[in-house]
Amino acid sequence: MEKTFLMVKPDGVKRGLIGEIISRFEHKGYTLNRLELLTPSMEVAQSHYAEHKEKPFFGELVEFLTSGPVVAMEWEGENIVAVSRLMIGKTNPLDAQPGTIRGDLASTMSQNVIHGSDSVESAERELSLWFATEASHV
Ligand code: 3AN
Repeated sequence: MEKTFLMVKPDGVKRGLIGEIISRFEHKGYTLNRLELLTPSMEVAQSHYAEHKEKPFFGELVEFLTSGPVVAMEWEGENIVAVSRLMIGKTNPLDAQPGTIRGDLASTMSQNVIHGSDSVESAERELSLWFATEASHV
């Protein structure tokens, strides 16, 4: 069964949206395998967003991700990578449709409450980055 990495970002945790976000994936029928509340280190944040390291907003992005606790999660289900991206909605608030998580709960590009892996390969990379030690999480 396909797995993905989903994360409630610091703004989502601060705004009290953990339950709302988890509910949407539970109601969809997906299974939550792992969950950890943690404040990411600089190293993990930089590695997570490595594909954006040349972008002008990289510093701001890493600073934001390390600014407080996040909820790191592994979810499982049929075609979950693609379907969870649909449920999350687009990055730009102008494009995020009502009914999606960002369309309903986020209004800015940089603080948009949730991250979801954009491909099966990204999901594998991100799950091993965030849940590095298998034995410590089971
Ligand atoms: P997504 O999270 O929708 O996959 P990416 O991977 O393109 O989006 O970007 C990662 C994160 O970087 C976004 N969630 C957003 O917080 C931030 N970001 C993307 N583009 C911009 C931008 N032009 N200005 C500021 N932050 C941005």
